[in-house]
Amino acid sequence: MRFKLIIITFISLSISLHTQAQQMGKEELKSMEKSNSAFKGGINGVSQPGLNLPPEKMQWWQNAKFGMFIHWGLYAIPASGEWTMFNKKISPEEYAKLADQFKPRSFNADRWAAIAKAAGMKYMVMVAKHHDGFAMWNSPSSYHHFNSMETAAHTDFIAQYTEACRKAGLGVGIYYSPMDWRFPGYFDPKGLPENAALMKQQAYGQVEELMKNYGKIDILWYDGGWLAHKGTDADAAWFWEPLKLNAMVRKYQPDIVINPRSGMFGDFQVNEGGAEVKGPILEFPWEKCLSLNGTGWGFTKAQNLMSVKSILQMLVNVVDRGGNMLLNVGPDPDGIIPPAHVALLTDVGKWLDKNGKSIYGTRAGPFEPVDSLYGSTHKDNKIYIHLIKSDKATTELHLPKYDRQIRSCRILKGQNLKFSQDKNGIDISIDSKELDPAVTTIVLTCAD
Ligand code: H79
Repeated sequence: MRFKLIIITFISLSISLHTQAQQMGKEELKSMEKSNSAFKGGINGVSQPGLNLPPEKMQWWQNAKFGMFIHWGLYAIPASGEWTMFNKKISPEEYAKLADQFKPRSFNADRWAAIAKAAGMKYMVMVAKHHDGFAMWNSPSSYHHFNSMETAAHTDFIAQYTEACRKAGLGVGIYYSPMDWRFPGYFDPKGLPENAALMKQQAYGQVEELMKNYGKIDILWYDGGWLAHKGTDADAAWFWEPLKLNAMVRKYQPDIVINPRSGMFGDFQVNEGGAEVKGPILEFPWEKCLSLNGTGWGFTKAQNLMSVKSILQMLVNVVDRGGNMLLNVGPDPDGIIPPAHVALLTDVGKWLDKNGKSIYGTRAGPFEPVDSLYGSTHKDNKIYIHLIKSDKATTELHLPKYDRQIRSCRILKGQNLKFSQDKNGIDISIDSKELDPAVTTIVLTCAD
């Protein structure tokens, strides 16, 4: 009964936060923002009643927990990251020559989907267009026909990708950056309004194509809603008019989950980059996105891969604080996800095969996480503790006072553990031989 109450409290908390977010939520969210610097500048955005999803339509996404991000485009050829055009000051004419060379020999979206599934991922988000402007689909709105249909590849990659996701039972996500370095107006929207208007026209046309022509899309992941690389996405709302843009999106895709980077308040919040996740449970939907290759999102020659352990610790640190994790891979110019990345993902999938019950469909808590040591999730009458083995990890784990009686305690899919519970909390003894090298899951069963 108690447990149900806790769950109800959770749900109603998130409902009230969500409802406030839709109507007037900026003040509440500002204080949350202060409590978590990772969201600095992220929790804002214009809003309008009815444009964000109600909590019940976010449940599938919050249950899914783990997705694959794919950065793949012309920038795979120079292999120095998706910012190459800008960083190396390559002119649009020069950069466009890459489109003549982009003829992937091994693109196979089913293979990507199979890799994601084997890793335990439940959805994918593929970059349809990054800041360089190249569209990975048949895009009539593309400025100067800069798309994969009308250049050497002659392929609609988004068509194949969306079909492959659906066939594999994965959520279908599309990343779209409305900004475009090819337009001088991007860098000076007030000084060059006509040129900037062409960029905006392209963005509206392309978002419509993506929402209209590829069946049901589950996630729209905007990026680069800022202008001239300055300020926040919300600061640029005067230019992009994201309420208008997303009203159009909702016309085609009423249930699509939209991130906050169009400048409109998001259905979830975004925390980007590989920094360790710390702090309390957050009561709103959020997502950590990061690349498993530390040197970039797009394919790069230089590789600085995360370890299986760091990926899994990141995953539980996120999930135990109420978030999802979107882990990026960058396929090579031929469309192949590098074998070393696949090997890592396969190992992540093996851990999830064994420990997935503590991740999918759960909600964070009831215990607040202890940074770099443990966190918890719950579902039905089970509480899952993710013990992160680190220097601080101990074979004696102490959990705070808990009102419900714990009936049993064991390692998930492993042996029973000795434990005691009193008014000071719960003490659990773990044989260090039982510890998983990355994350050990302990399951507590509560009395009914
Ligand atoms: O698509 C990935 C990034 O390219 C994109 N978001 C993820 C998902 C992104 N766009 N802008 N930013 C991230 C923030 C910009 C960071 C910058 Fe830099 C730091 C721009 C200039 C300095 C990183 C380093 C990029 C270029 C140099």
